[in-house]
Amino acid sequence: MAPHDLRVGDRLLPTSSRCLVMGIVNVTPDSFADGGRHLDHRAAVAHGLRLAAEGADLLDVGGESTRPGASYVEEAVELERVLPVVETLAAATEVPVSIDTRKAAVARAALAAGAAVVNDVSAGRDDPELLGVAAAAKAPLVLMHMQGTPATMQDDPRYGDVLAEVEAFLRARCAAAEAAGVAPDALVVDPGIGFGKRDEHNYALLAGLARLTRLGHPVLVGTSRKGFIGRALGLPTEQRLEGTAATVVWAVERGARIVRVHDVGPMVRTVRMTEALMAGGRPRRTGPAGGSPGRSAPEGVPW
Ligand code: PMM
Repeated sequence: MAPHDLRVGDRLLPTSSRCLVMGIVNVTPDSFADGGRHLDHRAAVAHGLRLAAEGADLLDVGGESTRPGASYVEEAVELERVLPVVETLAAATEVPVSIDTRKAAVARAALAAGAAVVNDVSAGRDDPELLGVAAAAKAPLVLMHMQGTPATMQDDPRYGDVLAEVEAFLRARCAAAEAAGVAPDALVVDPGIGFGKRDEHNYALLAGLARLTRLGHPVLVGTSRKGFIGRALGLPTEQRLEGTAATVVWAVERGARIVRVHDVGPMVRTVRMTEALMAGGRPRRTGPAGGSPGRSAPEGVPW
């Protein structure tokens, strides 16, 4: 079953026909991947605009690190980090801005400041009001699976059948979101790679990703520079580009319709090439959104 498109205002993000690339704009002092280099608002905005120019379909702005062991961030601190960035980015680019938060108040303020999508790694469990906030704004809502909380999730994650449990969790959270008024075609589901999972769980979820597409919603996958790639390759975060690309190829081939990544330019090319292989080299018709995607190369080039 093809997943639905996502409506953002008067535009449609074409998740029924291709995989979108969501660029990560972390505005935190302790984000594991960028070490807080974007704490300065202006730097974060410049980074977001660079990702937009590289072909991002979405820009995901977050002010709370959710890396393993990260501690709780006060609402006022999170608001101070993200709001200026959301507001400036939303005014400066056509690329829809997503707010990565677990707090209803932060989601509400970010939507008022121009954000168009809500990405909640707690799937509306930490602050159930967040579901109503997304519903009222008619904003697409990402529901992610996590076992535990960021502070403790990697202590001792256990599952019987990780794929079945994540699928059941996501189904239940979709039902909770719909009960709160979120339209079914606004939902996105995410297995939460690295969130309360051992490597074996991450691999099992990626192997079984196609099963999650049965939920009928676009599947988002966030593997970018994560620890299991580092452990497979024995490399630090800044050297995980190729490892990330391998996971992106894998995820797209198994039905992912949004990949959340740091390295937008390389991953846009990775996604496009994977889709060309999946289409047997035939030029694809693509939807309206996106930077460079879908532009096919000149035909008939002698090879
Ligand atoms: N990963 C991180 C943060 N937010 N949101 C979703 N939906 N899925 C993810 O996998 C995810 C996320 C942690 O990564 P980062 O600190 O590099 O942003």
